[in-house]
Amino acid sequence: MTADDRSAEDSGIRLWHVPQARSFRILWFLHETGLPHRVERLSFAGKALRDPAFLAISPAGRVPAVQIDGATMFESGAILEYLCETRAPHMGRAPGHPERRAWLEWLHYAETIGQHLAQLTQQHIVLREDWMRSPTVMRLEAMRLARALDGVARAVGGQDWTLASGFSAADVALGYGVHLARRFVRFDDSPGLAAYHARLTARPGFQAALAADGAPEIYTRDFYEAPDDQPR
Ligand SMILES: N[C@@H](CCC(=O)N[C@@H](CS)C(=O)NCC(=O)O)C(=O)O
Repeated sequence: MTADDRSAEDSGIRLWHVPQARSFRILWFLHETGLPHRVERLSFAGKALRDPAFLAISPAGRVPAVQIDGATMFESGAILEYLCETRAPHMGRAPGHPERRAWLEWLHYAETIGQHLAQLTQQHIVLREDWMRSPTVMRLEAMRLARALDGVARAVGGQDWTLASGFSAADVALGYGVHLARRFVRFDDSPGLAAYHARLTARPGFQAALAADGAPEIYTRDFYEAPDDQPR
């Protein structure tokens, strides 16, 4: 039992997590804010996410899920909002804040990026046989991901973070996707995005979460290239 685990018994935050999955957003947030927590490690390899006990916590059998304040929650965006409201107001932008709307937009834009990452993960990794995959879908999704990332690069612009007022949970939500996107999209033509990524990953909270993530079990290659569409 670690020091974090011990203090988690008081704070009550328990995170169900699979290495490299969207639950990394919550893991990063918890390290970023220093909130005590306990991590329940799951794997996509077995049937743990389809166990009725876990489905009672997360209806689609997805991570993240958390136990907090005597109840359970699913959906990373909802969990981040709740954590900001109840424990880390500096990471949120409360109602009435001039950047409230922008904060909500970028916090949830993370799932616009997430849907392309999920498609690319399915095409390159989950579908194991070549005949199951579509090079057209792989290229289309990589292109759509690149366009969605352009939107992030424009929002950051000359700032350090998405919002002018500073780092927030929106950067954590987006940052997970930006970090993962480098496995499918090259950042060579987007120095602003590359610099944003470098700032995100240099944060001690990100580094601590990376160290706590667990052995990679989804992404093993640095880059997943879309194959040629020509008949072989
Ligand atoms: N919108 C949800 C998506 C959660 C999600 O799809 N998580 C993936 C991992 S990145 C998962 O648990 N997949 C397991 C499955 O599809 O069976 C969130 O942001 O929490």
